[in-house]
Amino acid sequence: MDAGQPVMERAPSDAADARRKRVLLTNAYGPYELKWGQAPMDLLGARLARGHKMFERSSHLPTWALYLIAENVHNPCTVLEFPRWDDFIKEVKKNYDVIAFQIKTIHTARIARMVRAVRELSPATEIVLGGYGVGPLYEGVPHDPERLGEYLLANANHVCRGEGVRFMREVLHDYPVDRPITQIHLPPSTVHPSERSSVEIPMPAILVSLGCPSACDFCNTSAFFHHKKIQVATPQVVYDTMKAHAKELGLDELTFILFDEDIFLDPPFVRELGRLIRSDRKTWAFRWISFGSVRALSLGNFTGRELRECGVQGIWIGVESGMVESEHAGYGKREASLTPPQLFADLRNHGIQTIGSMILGFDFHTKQNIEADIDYFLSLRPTFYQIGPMRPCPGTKLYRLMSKEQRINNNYTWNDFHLWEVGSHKVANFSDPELRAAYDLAHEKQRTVLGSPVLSIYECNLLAYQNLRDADTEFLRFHARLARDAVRTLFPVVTGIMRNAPSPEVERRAAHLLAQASVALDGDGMFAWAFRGIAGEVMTLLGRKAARDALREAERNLPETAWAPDVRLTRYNVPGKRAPLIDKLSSGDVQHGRKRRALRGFVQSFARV
Ligand code: B12
Ligand code: SF4
Repeated sequence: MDAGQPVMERAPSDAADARRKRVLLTNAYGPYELKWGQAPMDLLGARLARGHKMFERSSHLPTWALYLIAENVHNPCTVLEFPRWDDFIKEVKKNYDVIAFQIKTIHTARIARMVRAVRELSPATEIVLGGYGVGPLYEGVPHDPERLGEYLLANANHVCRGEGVRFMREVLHDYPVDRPITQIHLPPSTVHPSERSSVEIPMPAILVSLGCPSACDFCNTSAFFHHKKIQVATPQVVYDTMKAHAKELGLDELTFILFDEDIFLDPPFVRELGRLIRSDRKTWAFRWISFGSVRALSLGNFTGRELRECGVQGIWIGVESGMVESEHAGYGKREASLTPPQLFADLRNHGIQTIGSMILGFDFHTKQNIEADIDYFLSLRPTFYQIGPMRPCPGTKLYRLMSKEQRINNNYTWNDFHLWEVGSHKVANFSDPELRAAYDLAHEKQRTVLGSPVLSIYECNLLAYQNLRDADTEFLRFHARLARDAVRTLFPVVTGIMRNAPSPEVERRAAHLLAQASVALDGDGMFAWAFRGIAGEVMTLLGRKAARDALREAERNLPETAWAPDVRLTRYNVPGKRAPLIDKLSSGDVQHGRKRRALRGFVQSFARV
C-alpha cells in the first residue's frame, strides 16, 4: 500500500470525468433495532459508558469507509448513509452505474433486500459488497432459510475482502491504484457529554492500518484480513491529516481516533508521530486514542510518560479476563512482562485514559469464579469499559472449533451477530439467563463501585496534573496545564455526581477526588471558587431533574423503539466544487427504549436525594 503524502485536492471538471461511472455508496437502511435497551450504534451509551444515564456520555460515529472511498476516487460519488428505505429507492431509480454496499453481518437481510431492489429497478447497475460482513457470507450461519449469504455472493459483481480504496479504484479503472490515500473530508464522530446535551465534541478519525497478526481465536478483524496487517498511512500522513482536520474545525485542541488494531506493535510509528506532534507548539494539544495490547506496549518498552509525550490520550486494551494470565494462557497479546494492573496504573498516573474490554462466558468461567473475574476487571479502574458475552463469529478459529464440538446452535442467524446476544451457542457453564445475569451484574458493579466514567476521567486528569506539573520538559508541563484545566471544568460535574451518587462507595470516591482537586486548585481565587460552587449546585439540581424525568418516562412505560439517526447524503466530485456537498435528508430521532426495568436502577440511585 502506498502511504505517501496527502495529495492536493482537485476540482473535477475535465471531459474524462464526464465519462466516469457514477457511484452510490451506502449502508443498510434504518431505523435500527435496540439491543438490550440501547442503540448498538451509540458506542458510549450502549457499551463504554453503559448504565449511567444523566452522567453517561452518548456518541455518534459515521460509516467512515464510505466517505474514505468517495474521497479517494475520481468518479462522481454519492454517499447515502443510514438511509430509510424510501431514500434508498429514490437513489436507485437514478440508475447509478455502480452501487457499493458496506455490509455488517447483523444487516445481511437488509442488504439482501436492497440488492434485490437494485436488480429489479436498475438491472444494469454493478453491485459491490465490502466491509466485515463479507467474511461470514462464505461460511454462512446455521439458520439461513432464504440462503441470503449465497444470494448476495451470486448477485454481487465485485466482493471486497481487503483495503477498500484500492479495490474500488480497480473496479472503476481509476488508475494508478497505488496513489496516496487522503482522509481530510471524513466527517468526525461526535461525543455528547450527556444523553440530553446538545453540546457536541468533534473527534475526527484516521485509518492507520487494517488487520492484526496476533490471531486471537475469537477475533473477527484479525481473521477477516487473514491475520495480516495492511498499512494505510505513515506517521507523516497521519500528522498532516490531523492538521487538516484541526484547520477545518477551527480547533487546536483536538482528540483523534486512530484505527489500527494494535498500533504499539510498530513502536517507530508511535514515536515518530509523537515527535511530529511535539515538533510544532501549535499541535501540542493534539491527542489520540487507539487500540493496543499489553504485549505490544510491553515489548515496545513504552512507559506512561513516553506515551503521553507521543500524544496518547486513550488506549483500548482487550483484557478479556484476569484468569488468562495464569491458568488459561493462550492469547499472545497477553504474554508480556507487564501485567494489566501495572499497565493500567501507569497509564492512569500519566492521565492516559483506558477503555478496558472483558469477555464473559469463557469455558473456564464458572458460576463460582465469574464474579471474582469481574472484580479483577473493576480493580483495573478502566476509564471506560466494554463487557460482553463471548461471541463466536463465522470465519474465526473459535467458531470453527465450536462448530466441531457441536456447540453452535441451529437457531444462529445473521441477526445474532452482535455483542448483546446469548442463546445462539452453548456456553460451557452458564445457561443463557445466567450469562445475561453476569452481564447485568458486571454493569451494576461498574455503576455502584466505580460510578460514572466522568469520575475516572477526573481522576486521570488530577493524577496527570499532580505528576507532570514539575516535569523536566516544557511539553509535559503544558500537558499538566491541560489536565489542570479539565480538573477545573469538571469540578461542578463531579460535585453533581457526588450529590446524586448511586452508592455510598461512589459518593466517597467523588468526595475524595474533590478533596484532592481542592488542594490542586489551591491557588484559584475567590471568584473561581464561587463560580464552581454555583455551578455545582446547578449540576446537582440537573441530576435531580433527570431523575424525575426518568421516573415520569418509566411511568408512561414507553415501548422499546428503534434508533433512527440522521440520513446523510454527500456528493463528491461535483463539477466545479472542490469539497464534498452535504445534505441532511431527515432529522435524527433517537428514541431510546424506556422500560421500567431498564430505568429502575437509575431511579433508585436518585431516590435518596
Ligand atoms: C467504528 C466501529 C463501529 C461504530 C461505527 C459504525 C458505523 N457507523 O458504521 C459503532 C460504534 C457505531 C459500531 C457499531 C457496531 N458495530 Co462496529 N466497529 C467499528 C470498528 C471499531 C471500526 C470500523 C471503522 O469505521 N473503521 C475505519 C474504516 C475506515 O475502516 P473499515 O470500516 O475497516 O473500512 C475499510 C475496509 O474494511 C473496507 N471496507 C469497509 N466497508 C466497505 C464497503 C465497501 C463497498 C468496500 C468496497 C470496502 C469496504 O475498505 C475500508 C478502507 O480500506 C470495527 C472494528 C475494527 N477495528 O475495524 C467494528 C466492527 C465493524 N463492528 C462490528 C459490530 C458487530 C458492530 C455492532 C453490531 C455492535 C457490536 N460490536 O456488537 C454495531 C452495529 C451497528 C450498526 N447498526 O451498524 C463488527 C462487524 C463484524 C461483522 N462481521 O459484521 C466489527 C468488525 C467489530 C468486531 N470486532 O467484530 N461499530
Ligand atoms: S490482539 Fe486484538 S486485534 Fe489482534 S488478534 Fe487479538 S483481539 Fe484481535
